[in-house]
Amino acid sequence: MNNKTNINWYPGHMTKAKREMNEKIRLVDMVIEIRDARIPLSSINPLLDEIIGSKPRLIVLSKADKAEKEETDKWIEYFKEQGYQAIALNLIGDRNITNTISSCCLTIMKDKIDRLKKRGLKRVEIKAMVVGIPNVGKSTLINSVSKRKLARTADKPGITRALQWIKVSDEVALLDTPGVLWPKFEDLRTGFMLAVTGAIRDDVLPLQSVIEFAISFLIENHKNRLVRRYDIEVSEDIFETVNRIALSRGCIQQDKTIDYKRVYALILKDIRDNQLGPISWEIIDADIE
Ligand SMILES: Nc1nc2c(ncn2[C@@H]2O[C@H](COP(=O)(O)OP(=O)(O)OP(=O)(O)O)[C@@H](O)[C@H]2O)c(=O)[nH]1
Ligand SMILES: [Mg+2]
Repeated sequence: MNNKTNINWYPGHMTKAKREMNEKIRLVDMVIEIRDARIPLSSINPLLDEIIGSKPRLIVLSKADKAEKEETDKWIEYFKEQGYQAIALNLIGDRNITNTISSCCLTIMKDKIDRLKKRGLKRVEIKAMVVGIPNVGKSTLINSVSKRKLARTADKPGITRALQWIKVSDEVALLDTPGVLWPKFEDLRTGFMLAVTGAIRDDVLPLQSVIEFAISFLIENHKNRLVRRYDIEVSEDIFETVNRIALSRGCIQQDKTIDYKRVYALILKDIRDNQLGPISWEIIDADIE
């Protein structure tokens, strides 16, 4: 595979998602865009700007517990410099997510709220919609804000239901169905980022290439973590390092050759489960020219 491949891995979904989003976006005042704190650029859908137009947006970097805090702080600063409101959250661990989301939305919509109040409106309710690529934490945010598990009946075809609004506070409400944006990537590096963090299915890219990308990044940036986790001496050579991990973990087949399928799965699971510690796969100083 060359480095500039247009990986059209699910174009049908993309078209459908865009149509659905265009319909829903009309119902809201603003958008809460969730991105993955580990890959704040690769988890963007480039169509979003087109879909949301000039509506205000709050950027939430999710899974902050799985990224390195100092890197996440730099990304937040970067997005603020670009004129966005941005916060980082651990959507399953942080307290008071409801208040945090509510107050951020009110800050973003302050001018509009003031304007409407001046015109005599006593009660202004801001409506927001949660959007983001698959697996980024949309449902988790909605559930945690609503403090209950919402039925997922919307996923089944043929069931029409009324649009539901979840009250975040007296002044803010969320649309209870999130907008799914399919990640689009034209370069393999973005694809690898999406694969290591679990945003795309494992069969989209060759697993061996995903592991080579991951191990090469880890050798360069987190050598000690590999040493500690796998009890190996880390070689600068990617294949040698993978072989050493396989030997250390007993990923050997009956004929004494290395069981690559098993060792690849093991490495990927460790990365995604935070067993190698929090990892920021996109580092601002390296990924922004
Ligand atoms: N550690 C950690 N896990 C999270 C966080 N947010 C979400 N998750 C986990 O990530 C997985 C995906 O979360 P969902 O809320 O289902 O993601 P989604 O965006 O609704 O995904 P789709 O419905 O597939 O589009 C779940 O296992 C969550 O528990 C977070 O901030 N930290
Ligand atoms: Mg969901």
